[in-house]
Amino acid sequence: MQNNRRNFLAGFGAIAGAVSAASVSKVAMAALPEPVIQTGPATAGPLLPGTGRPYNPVVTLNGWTLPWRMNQGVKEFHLVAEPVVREMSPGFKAHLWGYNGQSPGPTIEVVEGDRVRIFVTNKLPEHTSVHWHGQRLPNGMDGVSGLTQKAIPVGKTFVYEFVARRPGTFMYHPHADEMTQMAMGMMGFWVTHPKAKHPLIEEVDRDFVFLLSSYDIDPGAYTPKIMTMTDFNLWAFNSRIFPGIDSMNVKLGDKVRIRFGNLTMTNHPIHLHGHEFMVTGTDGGPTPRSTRWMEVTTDVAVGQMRQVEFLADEEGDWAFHCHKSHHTMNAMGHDVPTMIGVDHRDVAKKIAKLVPDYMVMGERGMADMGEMEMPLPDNTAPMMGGVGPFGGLEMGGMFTTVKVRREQKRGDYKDPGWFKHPQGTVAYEFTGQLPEPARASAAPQKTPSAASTPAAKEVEVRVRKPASGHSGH
Ligand SMILES: [Cu+2]
Repeated sequence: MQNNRRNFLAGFGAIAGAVSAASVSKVAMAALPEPVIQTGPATAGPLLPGTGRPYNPVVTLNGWTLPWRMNQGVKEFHLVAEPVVREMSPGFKAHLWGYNGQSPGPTIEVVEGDRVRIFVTNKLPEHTSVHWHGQRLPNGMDGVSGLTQKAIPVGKTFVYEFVARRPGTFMYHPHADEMTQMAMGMMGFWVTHPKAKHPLIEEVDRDFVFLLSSYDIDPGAYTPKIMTMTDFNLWAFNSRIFPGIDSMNVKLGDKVRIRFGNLTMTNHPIHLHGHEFMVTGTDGGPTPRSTRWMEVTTDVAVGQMRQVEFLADEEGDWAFHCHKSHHTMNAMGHDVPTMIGVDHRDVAKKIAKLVPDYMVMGERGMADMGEMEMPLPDNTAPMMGGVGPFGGLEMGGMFTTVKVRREQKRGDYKDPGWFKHPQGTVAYEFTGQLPEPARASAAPQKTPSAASTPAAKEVEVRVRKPASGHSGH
């Protein structure tokens, strides 16, 4: 976390520096805007609008907002599609494709009614295009290569121009060789802020955005396998995996909005602890009030976006994660047999003679994996990484926290560290005497039971109790 804090500040400075660099170049003013490149995965602070209509900027989780220049009333952006190195978590780098130095690309923020011009330079090894998911625009600006435009050839720059007609939560991604380019990480977030007070859009104190993406990178490898359809092994918020995902830090009493879009190949039930939220918008726009109700989990299907809102009125470090338990794990094989309750001590001894690093996995569940000091290949993340104030979190992948603090300053996004629980508010050990539980199945059965049939006997397994950790009963 200390590391994240340093990255956060470094990222903020980088953005500020980049903005001024872009605004002084006369050469760039004459032609197209100088591309602004971000090299780190830090969460950048909100980019306050220097020109154009005012708005309350968003904060991109482990990402940043693309600066623009105003050219005779048109907001001009420059996206560069290119191979990037994305640090997915500390010590684990992936070779992805993205925009302007990172995957996902920078968030684009504009205001309803803005005329927007986006230069897209293709530095990929193959052609591409950009589709502006959810936008109302002229058909020829929709970015579907072959259908509405020629694909952008390698080395060329194309221009997209349209008016951001409706406020809301959108994204962008290629519509050329999508399978490869999205599996490689090409995507970005887009927010169109309302130009005036909108009856269905609340003003909030904090507005976080990120994209859900998934990758299949073998432990020790750097490049995703693009042919994978469902068996991905890395589940990411903005191409980061826990413990590489920054926390969302808010002040007690803040109204908080979190927006997310799903560009993976499966749905994700996104779950917040300790609070209830309301789905206030989709990529189709703000939801009518009559359709809103409180939830603690909302499912995001493939190609969908959701924005949720809640009042952060409970102090603490609240988990925020995908509720599919396999999506809060990092690189692992799926062809591992379930070993719970199986005594394989003898087998393990024999294997250890052949393979010195062999470890017995999962005979008491998989929790040991979080703390296991297993030799890992050079470039991968532990399967269940992440250590909290009480030990291993046994989580990876699509997991982070919302940190609600009384002392957090307005507009301060710094990580406040772990929550200091008031005395007597943490679950504790019962040290009294435990009564023997009464078992319901104690009565003898009269009819022959299924367990005594010959077929059932054949599949009976030998089960032994865990060897340690449950003494004193
Ligand atoms: Cu999921």
